[in-house]
Amino acid sequence: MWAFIGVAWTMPRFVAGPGGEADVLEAPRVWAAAAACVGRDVRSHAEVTISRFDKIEDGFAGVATADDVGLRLIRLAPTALPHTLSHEIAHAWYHSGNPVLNEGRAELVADCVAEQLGQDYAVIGGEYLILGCLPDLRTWDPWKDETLCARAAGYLAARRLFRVGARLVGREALLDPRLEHWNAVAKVLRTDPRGEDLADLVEAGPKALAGALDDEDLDGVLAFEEGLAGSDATRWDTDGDGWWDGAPVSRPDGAIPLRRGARGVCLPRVPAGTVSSVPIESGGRVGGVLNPRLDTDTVLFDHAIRFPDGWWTSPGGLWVRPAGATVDMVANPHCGQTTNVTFVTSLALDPSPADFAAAYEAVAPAVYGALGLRYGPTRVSHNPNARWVSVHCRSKDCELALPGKYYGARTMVALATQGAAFLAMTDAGHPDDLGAAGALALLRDQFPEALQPNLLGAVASEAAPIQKRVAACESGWPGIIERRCK
Ligand SMILES: [Ca+2]
Ligand SMILES: [Ca+2]
Repeated sequence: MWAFIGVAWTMPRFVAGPGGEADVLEAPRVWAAAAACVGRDVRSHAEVTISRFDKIEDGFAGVATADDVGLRLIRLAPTALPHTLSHEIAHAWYHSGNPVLNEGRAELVADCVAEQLGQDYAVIGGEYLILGCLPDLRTWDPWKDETLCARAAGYLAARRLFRVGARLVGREALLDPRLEHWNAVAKVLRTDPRGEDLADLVEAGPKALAGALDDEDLDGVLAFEEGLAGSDATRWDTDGDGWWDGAPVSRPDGAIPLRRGARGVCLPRVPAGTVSSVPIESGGRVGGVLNPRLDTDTVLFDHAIRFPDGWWTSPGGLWVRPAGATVDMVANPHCGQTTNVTFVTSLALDPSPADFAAAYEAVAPAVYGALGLRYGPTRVSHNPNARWVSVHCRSKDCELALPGKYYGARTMVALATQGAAFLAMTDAGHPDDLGAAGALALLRDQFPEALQPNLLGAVASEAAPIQKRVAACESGWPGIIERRCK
């Protein structure tokens, strides 16, 4: 993003204090990356000592010490991650302004370093903290915070304030060394109408700012930005298409979003002839990690991939797809619907369950095909005790039920299409709410006739009690088909 070709960077000599031997080996490339991010060299002591102490000041992962000459000492906690080294090195540039400027800009530089050096340097986790005890950032001083809660909230808010500010007015504008006081930052923010609102929020006090900088749904989009975008600040995926709010707009063909949770997502298509391993390309953003690289332990059996456990408290989202799209791709045999589908009913239906099964079989191959999945055979049976027409898929927990009363052939086809979409999504490894949401997205995209408003209206009375249960399941499903909460 920045080009400073021909400029010679100078940097201090890094000297290991106790425990700092590995850090001094890393420090030069972190310094070089930070200098490129800031866009200028900076004066420091000729030697900067880096130590890892058993104990540094309570609650800090690292402490940088600078004087009139510049940075001279970095002390890290034994457990400090590379991100902390980046942050403390960034204090070579930012240590003489007020604390929110120092800390927020050190975080901006650390983000930039992580983009250059890779995710090992990114900040991960900790974003679930709430900002309830946020102090007034304009006068904030982490060394004077009376509680660890206030200090943690101050750091988190400083990071988020400068991140969102950088998205509005550009990172360079906020890294300008001439900014030393909050009023100067506010002036920069106020060059953008949205930045003006942000500056107003800071000046309205910590309560208003805490609300604006909240990311309750951990989609990486702050409440302030959700307001600008018109998305729901309490839903990771507002429109229910499976992609989180703030997901990259352009993404490669075949990319599928991972659910946040323990359940894996089955890759719908895999390279032909490979069953035991599939190279995965990934993208998105989690915490400070741009285009995260997945570890192999996130790949489960049957080519199902799950959101890495260690990243659950980091905002954002991930997509994956099989790498090497030039090779022959086939439907993932492990995701395919391989068992019978059974419709069960007790009531005298009009049309009959057999009619429904025929409608289902007519539409299901196309629905499964839209996801690159195989479709299996159907079996119809009657359960004398059931109130519903049920569809069972025994390979996975994809049971669903349909209301036992229909209103003509078109509605029946719509119901059959919806049932097939839900089962197909579930069979593809999209369980629970994402399965329902994905089915809805699939229907909107490719089978819009299944979602005609008049059809929805025709079964509205049937749908009402179902919608209640669906709401209880926190599902995005529109309400015609009941999904049982387990
Ligand atoms: Ca959010
Ligand atoms: Ca979405």
